[in-house]
Amino acid sequence: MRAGSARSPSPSVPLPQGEGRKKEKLWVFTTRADTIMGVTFCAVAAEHPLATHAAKSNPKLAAFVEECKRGSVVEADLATIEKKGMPTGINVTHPLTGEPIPVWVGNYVLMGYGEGAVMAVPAHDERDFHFARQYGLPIKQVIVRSEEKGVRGGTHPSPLTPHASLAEAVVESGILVNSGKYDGMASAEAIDGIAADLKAKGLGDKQVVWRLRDWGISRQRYWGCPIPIIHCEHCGDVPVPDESLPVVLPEDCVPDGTGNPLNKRADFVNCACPKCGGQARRETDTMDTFVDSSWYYARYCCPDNASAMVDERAKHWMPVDQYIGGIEHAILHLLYSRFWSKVMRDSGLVAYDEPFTRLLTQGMVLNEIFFRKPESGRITYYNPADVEIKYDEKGSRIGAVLKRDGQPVEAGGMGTMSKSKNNGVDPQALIDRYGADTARLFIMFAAPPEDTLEWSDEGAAGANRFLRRLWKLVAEHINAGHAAKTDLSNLPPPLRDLRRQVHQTLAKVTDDIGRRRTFNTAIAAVMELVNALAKLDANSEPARAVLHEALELVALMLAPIVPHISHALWRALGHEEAVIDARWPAVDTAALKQDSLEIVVQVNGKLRGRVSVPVQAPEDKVRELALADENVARHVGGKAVKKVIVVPGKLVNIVI
Ligand code: ANZ
Ligand code: ZN
Repeated sequence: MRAGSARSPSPSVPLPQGEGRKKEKLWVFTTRADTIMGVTFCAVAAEHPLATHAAKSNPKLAAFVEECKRGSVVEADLATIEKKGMPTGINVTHPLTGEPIPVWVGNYVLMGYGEGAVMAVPAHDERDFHFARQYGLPIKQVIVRSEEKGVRGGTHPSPLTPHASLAEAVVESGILVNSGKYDGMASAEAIDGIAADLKAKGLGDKQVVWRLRDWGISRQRYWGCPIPIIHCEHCGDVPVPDESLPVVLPEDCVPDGTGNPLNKRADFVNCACPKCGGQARRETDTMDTFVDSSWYYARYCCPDNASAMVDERAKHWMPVDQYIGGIEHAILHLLYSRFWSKVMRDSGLVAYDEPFTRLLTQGMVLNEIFFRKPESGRITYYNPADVEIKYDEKGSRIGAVLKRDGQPVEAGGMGTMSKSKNNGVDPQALIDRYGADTARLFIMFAAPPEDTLEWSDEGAAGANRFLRRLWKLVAEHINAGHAAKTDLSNLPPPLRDLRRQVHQTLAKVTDDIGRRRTFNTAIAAVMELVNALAKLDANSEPARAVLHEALELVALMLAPIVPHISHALWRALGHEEAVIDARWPAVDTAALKQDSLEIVVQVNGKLRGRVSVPVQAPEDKVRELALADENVARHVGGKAVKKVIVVPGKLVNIVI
């Protein structure tokens, strides 16, 4: 799709003698109207009426046109084929300069795109450049890269850049040169200006051209959604009637590696024509997997509907709130599913414009690569699970050996897990050893989800240690008996601080999981909190009450990440319901309120103490508290204070 493209005509095609002197226009489509002063010829497709017209009186051209028509019309091929052409003998008039411009037939011009004709600017378009080189056509530079112009301090290169001097086309946008009144303009500005000038003359206008291409969705493959068509010699292609849907593939097909195995299944292929009842053949092509993956999520909303793709329920649930996928999804699947959504929307099947509200592209998992490279022959890769790392007495790594034979292997560093490098890890081994919660915690803690994740056995062990510590903390708390009801809004200062940390953590985790999707930072915050809780001397009733509330919140905060342990802890803490049914906890905003702040006190710029001051304390109160600090007072030593600088909420500097 391209928006804001301009089409500009080269008007007045003088027709050859004898056919009258009627002036016609040759329309071209260009995305680079800024290069219009660099046009040195025009090229039309072999199927273009002008080519047909010229070929009538020119047998050589007629033969060339025929040859071109036999060639490929696939765009990708046109970019690489040898550029061939032939002059038509017809000139058109440049719409701005009035100069005559020769028209060629070019095999690289597609009839099906734009106008089937191009204004050729060899200095700035690769295809035109090669064509001009091939046939010795002039190359006129009209754009310079903006930095080039800067270096020359506003002067332009020599007017008509000689033919051979450009080594390749300058395809970037830039600053106009050799372009008369447009000189010095940037490409974007020039495109607007030139389009406006052409429009005023009735010789062009801006236009949006949709670059949609056909999508061949059929595949010669067994495994895919069958295309429900029956081919009948008499009736043609007949859709399978509704009551015979769905077409079910045979499940005992054994692909032998030679083409679509469905072709070899007479029981599948041979059928009766639904129209005339005669012998017919069932279509054996199946649909590309991209067809199904373009709308499966809408089907999830109504999987039991036997008569329609989707129903009202899709309106309720769609679009997908959070889509998650790997980078391999990033182009094709996302493009196709958006396109498909719009087709379904236009057909009235769904109400959404875009299928996904948010996208998270998760990073790749990396692991070490180990290999042996023989003198000759192929490298062999060894799975990290089969390799033992060797360390010296100090614990520094010195090498690696294959467990099977004790012989060294080479380490190739970290790389994306892949079959070819044999460095994949089956998480099952981790799950067998530590349980699924540890595996989940390790994976989510190791990196933010968009980043690459380095697999590490130590990381998994660390995650397991944390879960054990938490388990022990809860067990000890429960074994000490039930906590008495305590008024949590009126706690002594150290407990109030701890409870503030609990609710600050909850606020952070809520945001990290709910909005930022940074599970790793959420986990880090909970780990920090658990460390603080482990240090708490929980002998008083208020302390036990704070700890109880904190442990409940930890269970709830970790539930999305380590659901099994969280569930067990939640129940142990006295809840009947499953943790998955519990509501996400609310932050107690009163607990977040800080009533005192720690302020740094300096004497002559050197740190001499820290004092706790009430949050609302006025400046003279802060100054008084700072001067009253024992250590500060010693450094002031009774000398006269020249100045006291107070930075509210942060620091007091006493100058003596
Ligand atoms: C002059 C020009 C100068 C162009 C320049 C490009 C660079 P996209 O961007 O892919 O849409 N074109 C137009 N119609 C064509 C056709 N039927 N067959 C082959 N090529 C055609 O391509 C737009 C450009 O493709 C147009 O802009 C035109 O070449 C060429 F420095 O015009 B341009
Ligand atoms: Zn039939």
